[in-house]
Amino acid sequence: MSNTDAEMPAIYPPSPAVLDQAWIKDWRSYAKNANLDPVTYWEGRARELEWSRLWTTVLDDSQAPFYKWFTGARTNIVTNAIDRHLQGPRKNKLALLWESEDGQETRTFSYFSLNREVTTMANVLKALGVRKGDRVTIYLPRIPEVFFAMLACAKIGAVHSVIFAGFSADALTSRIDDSESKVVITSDGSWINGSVFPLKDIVDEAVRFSPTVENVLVVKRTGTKVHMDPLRDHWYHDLTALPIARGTCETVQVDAEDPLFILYTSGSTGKPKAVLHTHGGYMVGTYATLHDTFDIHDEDRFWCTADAGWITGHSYVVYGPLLCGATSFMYEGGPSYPHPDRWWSLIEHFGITTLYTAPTAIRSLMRFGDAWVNRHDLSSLRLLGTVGEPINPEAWRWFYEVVGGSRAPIMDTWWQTETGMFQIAGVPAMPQKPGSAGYPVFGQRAEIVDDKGNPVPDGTEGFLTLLNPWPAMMRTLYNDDQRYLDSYWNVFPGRYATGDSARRDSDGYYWVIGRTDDIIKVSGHRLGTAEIEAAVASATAVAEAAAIGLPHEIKGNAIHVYVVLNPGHEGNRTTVEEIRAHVAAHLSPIAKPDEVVFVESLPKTRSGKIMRRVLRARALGHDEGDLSTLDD
Ligand code: 6R9
Repeated sequence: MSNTDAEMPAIYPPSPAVLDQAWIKDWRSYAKNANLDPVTYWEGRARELEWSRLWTTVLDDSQAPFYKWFTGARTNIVTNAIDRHLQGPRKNKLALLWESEDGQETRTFSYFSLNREVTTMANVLKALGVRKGDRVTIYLPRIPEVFFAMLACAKIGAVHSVIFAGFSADALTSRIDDSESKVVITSDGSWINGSVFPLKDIVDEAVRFSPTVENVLVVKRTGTKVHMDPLRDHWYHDLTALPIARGTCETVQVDAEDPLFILYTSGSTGKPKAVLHTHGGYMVGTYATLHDTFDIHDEDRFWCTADAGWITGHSYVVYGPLLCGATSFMYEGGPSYPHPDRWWSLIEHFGITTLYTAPTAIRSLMRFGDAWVNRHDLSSLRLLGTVGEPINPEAWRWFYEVVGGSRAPIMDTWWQTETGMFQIAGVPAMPQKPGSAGYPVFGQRAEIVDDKGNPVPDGTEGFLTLLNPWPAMMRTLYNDDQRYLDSYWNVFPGRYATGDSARRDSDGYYWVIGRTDDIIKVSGHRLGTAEIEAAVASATAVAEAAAIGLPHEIKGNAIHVYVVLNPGHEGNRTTVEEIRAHVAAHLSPIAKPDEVVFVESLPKTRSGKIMRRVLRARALGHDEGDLSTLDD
């Protein structure tokens, strides 16, 4: 496992077997056509789906950058994710395959039975007073009910806000409050490596003072004893037994531009951003990109390991696979519990054909050695994929050779919560370069620019920008149009600013390097320094804190915090552990700092802004750069 960049071929062309199976073989002419006229291209893709009324305009850019897609059209993402499959042979096809963390339970749902479950949940939500446009917070582990809950909201036109079940009380509270949710759907607990994470207790704390939450729906998962407020809390299985849950439920036809969900994601400053996605465009974009990049065929079993609490889970665990009529596999647990071959045994057992995961997971499994992989027959795998951060050559090669048997191309997909769908990603027929996500997707153009917004020559690092609007783009930040403009469109006028740095090589391949702002990707999870600093600073011992990300072999980035203590507190091991536990309890266990450094003061500008780049440079032993704005 000590191969260096230099020992690897720079480019991996598709094998004859891959080409033979690929839907899109002549990708060059496909890309050329799409890029000549992206709007017509997207219109064609939209026609592959069902609409109860067609659009009058494909792309309305009259109020750009508040773009609208398929205006005048009516549909519902559930019409295409479930209902249309019930009319043909896919009715009895597996839509969802699920296995529990302990391996004792498997649950399977055909499109027919998924429809029944979603209908039941939708009826329950309606009985609880949820109406079109109302927000529902979903805080669930990786269990089938997360599918039911998201799809049930969509079916009745309600707007879901899924919160990753690894977030703790303060994070949950602020997100529930900001969305003004009426209902929270949760479970008694979740299984994490054999122990219980108390989701319901966390919800109790989060909704105690909520002015909007009227009902909490609780799915029984761990059997943990929980407090049930008789006026507010309901066991889901109690309600499904009532007549209110029975009968059919209409999939309401909504406007293409009606909201489907909001998803909170970290920004560089202040509170998390509530990214808003809509039914029509999001549906077309996730359907088309999943279909092309992962070459979805009816016989595939697609496993995206992301949690539904992140955009990858929304687009490519739940919606994309169902829109394609595929079989989506969901596993409750993590990669290496109880053994380092848990994932490999699942691939063998279920005959997974496509595995889409994060570089951090690959690196963590690679560490255990090849033998854990080699004891399983992984010959069912025909395609692999990665997302969330750049993949290093060593991990790429291990994934390709050991996991994929040098047979399965790796689709590196670059995109964001805001983009809803892949933006830079190949198709299997395209030659792959390890570490590069390839070209912009069909119909998209990307450019690397300098800090003034001028394009830079190939080979030069700069800011990655996107030029064309695309159907699954966020429409705005919920209740914050100005922040939408300022964060993405006013940075480089006429361009969508991604916040990433990248370069393009002479073949036109894009190489994403990393964030240029105060967002840290930790084990593929997106966190903001502002949120981490607020959590650290709310510990009693702490007066002030600064958080930065530093390179980490497995996690990609690790969180380091610099802390100024309040008088009377000592910077010792106990304080470090207190701070780490405090962050875990208030923000999330994934945000626990790897290192806490006690300092007398923090480097700041004269206007009082923390200069994180100075802390980073010092920690890495780099030149500290221009210090003229530093306050002494
Ligand atoms: C889908 C997702 C977005 C940020 C993005 C970039 C990083 C995602 C990547 C990648 C290099 C890839 N990122 N995919 N970097 N190669 N294939 O991860 O969304 O959580 O919003 O994060 O993740 O920095 O800007 P999100």
